[in-house]
Amino acid sequence: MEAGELEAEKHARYILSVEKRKDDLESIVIEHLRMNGAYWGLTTLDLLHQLGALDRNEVVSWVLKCQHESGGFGGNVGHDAHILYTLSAVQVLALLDNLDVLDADKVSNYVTGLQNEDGSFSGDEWGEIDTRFSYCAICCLSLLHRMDKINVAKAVSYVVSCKNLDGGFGCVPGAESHAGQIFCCVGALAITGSLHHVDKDLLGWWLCERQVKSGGLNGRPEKLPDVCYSWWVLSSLIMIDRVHWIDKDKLAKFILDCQDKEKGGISDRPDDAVDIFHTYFGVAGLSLLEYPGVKPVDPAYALPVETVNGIFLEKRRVA
Ligand code: GRG
Ligand code: ZN
Repeated sequence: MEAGELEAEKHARYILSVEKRKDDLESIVIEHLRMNGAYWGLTTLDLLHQLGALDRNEVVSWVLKCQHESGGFGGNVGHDAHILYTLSAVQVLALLDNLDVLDADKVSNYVTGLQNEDGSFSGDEWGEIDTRFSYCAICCLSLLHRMDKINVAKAVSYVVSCKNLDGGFGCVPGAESHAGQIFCCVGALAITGSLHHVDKDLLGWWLCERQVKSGGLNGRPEKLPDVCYSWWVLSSLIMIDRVHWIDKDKLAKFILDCQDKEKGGISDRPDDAVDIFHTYFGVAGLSLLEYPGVKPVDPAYALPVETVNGIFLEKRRVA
């Protein structure tokens, strides 16, 4: 693997420029999910050693303005609370080493209130159920040291009930396996110490079959490769200890081929337009591949390893 091919500084400049632009198409499209964008953008900057370029206090006070009376967070100031944005808010504050500004009980009460009788989680008060929300709840409560507030056994058994005969997982019981949902389910099981429910060889086989000729990964059989699966698939393979089953060099080359080498940013596949999400997935994918110059990322928490260590080692010191 050739070092120095990643245009780290250009990608950092691209992310900062998206943060500042308010009126172009990409900013308008991501307005309603700005909290997710902030998580993706800031995590990428940190993995590239470029977080210093940002005004941390400004970000922290904006995040707090997005919190509701319920304890949950919206995608932007004045938007409705949702578990997706609540996890992103907690992740952003974790990244900025500012989790202390939160009332952890208040946030975790919101999350706990979304658990249903069968152990599943709704995304918000309207009730849609998806294993994405199980992951968000479990990751969020773990980062806040409040896992004891939910019924973990039921949460795990719901995730396990979404396991399919091919070894993968879907969004609800009986739904088709999809790499994105597999990340959520394997991540939820990893965080709760329940990976023994996964058939690692069977799932590892399904996941490594996602690599296509170009070296890229797809999310389901017969689909096109896409840089985002460098995150969803690779993180899952690492959590089940089967990452050596894919060709890592070919995947790194596929990701590097998706860079806009002039303006910065990474796209879903070569020659497409870049966006902030695929820039995160590309950089985080390279991090999982141990690409030189990129900080290691934790495959379950989707945060830099040093951030995760800070949270859990600190807690152990206090306890
Ligand atoms: C903290 C990383 C992190 C995530 C939070 C929101 C979430 C939890 C997880 C989302 C998981 C998921 C379902 C990802 C898949 C997204 C995606 C690319 C969907 C597209 O699916 P299709 O079927 O596209 O439209 P394909 O690639 O199959 O053609
Ligand atoms: Zn994608």
